[in-house]
Amino acid sequence: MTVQSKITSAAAEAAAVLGRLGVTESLWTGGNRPVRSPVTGEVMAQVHDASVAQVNAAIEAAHGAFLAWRNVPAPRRGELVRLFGEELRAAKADLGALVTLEAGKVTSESLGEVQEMIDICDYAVGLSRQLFGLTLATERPDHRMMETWHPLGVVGIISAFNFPVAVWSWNSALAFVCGDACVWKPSEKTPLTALAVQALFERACAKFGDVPAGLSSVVIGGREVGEALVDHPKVPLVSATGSTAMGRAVGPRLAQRFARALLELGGNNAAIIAPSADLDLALRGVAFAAMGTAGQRCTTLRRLFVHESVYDAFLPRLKAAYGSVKVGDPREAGTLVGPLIDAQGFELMQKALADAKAAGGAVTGGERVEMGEAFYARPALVEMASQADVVKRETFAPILYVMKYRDLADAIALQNDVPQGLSSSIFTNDMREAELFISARGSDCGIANVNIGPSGAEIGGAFGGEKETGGGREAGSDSWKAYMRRATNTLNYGKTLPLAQGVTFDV
Ligand code: UN1
Repeated sequence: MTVQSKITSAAAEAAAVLGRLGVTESLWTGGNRPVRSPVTGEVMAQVHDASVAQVNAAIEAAHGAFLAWRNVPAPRRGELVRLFGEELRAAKADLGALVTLEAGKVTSESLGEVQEMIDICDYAVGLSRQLFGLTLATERPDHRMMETWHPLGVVGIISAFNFPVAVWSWNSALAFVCGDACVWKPSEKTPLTALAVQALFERACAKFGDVPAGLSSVVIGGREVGEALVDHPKVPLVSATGSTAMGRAVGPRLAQRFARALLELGGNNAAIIAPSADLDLALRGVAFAAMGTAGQRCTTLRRLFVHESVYDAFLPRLKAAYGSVKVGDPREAGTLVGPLIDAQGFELMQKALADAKAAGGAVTGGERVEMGEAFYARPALVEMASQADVVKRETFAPILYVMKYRDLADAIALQNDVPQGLSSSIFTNDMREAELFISARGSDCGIANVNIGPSGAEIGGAFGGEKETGGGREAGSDSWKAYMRRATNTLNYGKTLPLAQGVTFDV
């Protein structure tokens, strides 16, 4: 197949998929903003940016929807999310194909992303019957003290191109069962998948029956649209996924008006290969975590610390895997590494590789693979003598920096010696090493794994990280609490009014 015929097929495929998913054609044609497929570099659609007035109107509508939705019993709210999960199941192949066309993920990963949405819907349905508070011991006789969790309001969701649909669902599936409404600003690079998800959500709403209008909406645009969402007084929570630079802009603005921020920012994730590691397993774990999604996950493995005793056994095998991995059209069977999102992504990769070379790194791979106007690159392995500055910054591309270590304490110190704190892992069969790594003086990340890589978390756990990663937690465990407000209630069923702390006040 020539590059030219592939280029034609991407737009045609997108149009067909959007049609099947029920996205109104006027939403993706005739607009000001071109949407390029990273697969071919071709423009697939022209979407319409929302004006600030339209963002404000969407927020007002969402607030109105919230006022009604909060009165719907939580398990009934869960029914809407259950229906939405059914729509996702039915549309999995099409939505996955659109994720591939718009974000460039290989088919298996795109389907995995939709599966992650289905999983969080299932989780949220169960959660809709478990939004529980505590009953607490009170020091006063004939009193009862308890906490109640109430719906919070409108949740603003800002998502990134690399998980164009799953990240929204981690937030929205929980927010909807918690009684909130959502306004979603997808990445400017991936608005089509957002429009498709909104169309599927509307199908679920039609089946549900009486969903208040405006419960979920999509606002497309750049910085201005994001700022309108972040600054609006009727948005008590903004969940934002993206770069640390974006988080630095969003966080203080939210703090200024005492709104909540749930930030999922950069990661610079490491793995340690210890002397006792199962090297076959480590090789597979490292390969997926470092090269999967073309290195464009926030959980991508970017730094590898290999013990000196296994370095010479491990590195040649890793290099062979880097040399043989199939880079190319993500729609083709057998491709493991698809394109970078755009020219800028490729340039940042090349800049990092040049910086690494200047710092003494030995680079294998990293070259551009010519595919018309799209940006494909061979994943790069960089052997570094030390953790230079370039290694400490997150470059959103398939670059793995490899360093040798002697003492585990040093490796842990190096793994923690970066500004980011998302995910981490150790490959070891030594129980003491494994436990040390996940202990208080081990990894300082929000995610610390043993004998699996740092990426590919499932939704049951809380997802997020420390330091410049932003501190937010999404998805499982008790992450739902971020989407609700807690009230502490003290009830007096006696006939006297004993005051706390023994205070007397007799009038
Ligand atoms: C992201 O890259 O923004 O753990 C999220 C993972 C996925 C989520 C990544 N479940 O790699």
